[in-house]
Amino acid sequence: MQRYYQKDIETMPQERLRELQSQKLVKQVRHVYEHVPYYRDLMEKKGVTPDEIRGVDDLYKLPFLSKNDLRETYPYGMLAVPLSDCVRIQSTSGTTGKRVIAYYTQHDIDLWEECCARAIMAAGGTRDDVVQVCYGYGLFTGGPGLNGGSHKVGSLTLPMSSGNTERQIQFMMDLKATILCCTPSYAAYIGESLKERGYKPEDNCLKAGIFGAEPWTEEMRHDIEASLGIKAYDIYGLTETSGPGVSFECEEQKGMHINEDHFLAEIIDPDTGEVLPEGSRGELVFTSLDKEAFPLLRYRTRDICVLTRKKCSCGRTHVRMSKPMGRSDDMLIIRGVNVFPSQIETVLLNEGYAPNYRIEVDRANNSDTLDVYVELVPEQFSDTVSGVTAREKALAGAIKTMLGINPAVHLVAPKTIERSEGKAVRVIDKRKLHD
Ligand code: DLL
Repeated sequence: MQRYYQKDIETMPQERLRELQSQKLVKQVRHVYEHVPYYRDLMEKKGVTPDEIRGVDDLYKLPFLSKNDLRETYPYGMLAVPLSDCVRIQSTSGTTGKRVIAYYTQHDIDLWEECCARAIMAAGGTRDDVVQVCYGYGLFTGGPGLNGGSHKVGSLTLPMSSGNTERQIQFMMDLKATILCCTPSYAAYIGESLKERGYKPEDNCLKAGIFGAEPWTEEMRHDIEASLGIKAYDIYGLTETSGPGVSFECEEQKGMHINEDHFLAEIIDPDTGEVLPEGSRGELVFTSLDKEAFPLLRYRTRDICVLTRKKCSCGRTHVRMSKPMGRSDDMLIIRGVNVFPSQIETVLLNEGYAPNYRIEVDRANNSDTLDVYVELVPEQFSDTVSGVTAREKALAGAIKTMLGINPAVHLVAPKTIERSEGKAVRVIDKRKLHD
């Protein structure tokens, strides 16, 4: 069965691919240098000019970019084309205030959707499939990305967005969905909900799922595959590089092929910035080779992983990345939302609490839970029980407004949260995702 969307590119010999990357890189560096004053300044500070970038081997000379640079330049500072050439924005989940905003020209949308189409076809998708997309639609890239990819493949696309599980199940059954796209935690929840309603795995028409946007284990893959009777494929991406589809699994399921004709990947030591050889564990860095509007060069993802160029039996030649094994910053992904502990801290301080708190993240019934333990300040401690309950509710509301997800807030007596003499351990993540 034909399982490639763009066979020539996906199976291009590695040397040819490298030549292609070099040509695109030279052009892209010039484009960014000429149109993004912020990056031009960074290059000048590093003493490098576009003339010195003659190919992939010169990549290391360029400065890195990080989320901080994007916050600095919010909202338009990284834009490399006139705003009138842009047709869309998307944005990162979870953060209020200065979110990361990604801009797209029509060309950028097309290449992004092509990447998603490659992922869908690698999972066995064809024009005869019914693709149920239950990633969120809107600013989040998950829904729009997979939706566009499914259109490119020519599949019948069900733009469900997330939530309303009852309706998801009804459409899945009535319209005989064959491919499910959502976060792995939502897939597990749908599996459980089907079982509760008396359905067996063979009762649905699903054959595959394309799951990503958050870390998930092999154990979780097996559970989802068993509960839905499907093969579950991983997909990776981030708003800054366009969204889902930067890399995806093929039928081998031994790492995700990075769409290298569009995204040049490096692994660096997160502490020193040194580029590490193939097979080393380190931070993943991407350079967008063709994007017009928001072309980030050497963007530090903070995701820790390993790359391999070993031959893959699927015939694809593009480098594979392991599942992300963690992050080099403190970002948590809770129910698909990116959460920085500092955001919770900001709310606590704004609401009149001291920064003595503990955040516990766990998983119950295949869904993430967020518990925030906060010390009452002494003057609040004399409050009545109903007063404390009201405070908990108010604080939970403020955190929900900041993050978009509901926490369970527990107010505790002053001086009961352990003090630290070194770096405070404020976050306990019990999900054991990388066992
Ligand atoms: O999560 C894009 C996406 C949507 C990917 C749908 C796959 C499917 P952001 O909200 O910007 O974008 O979050 C990006 O999520 O840096 C990783 O830490 C994490 N992440 C994304 N995919 C995976 C995955 C979307 N397959 C951040 N496994 C990234 C583990 C993932 N972590």
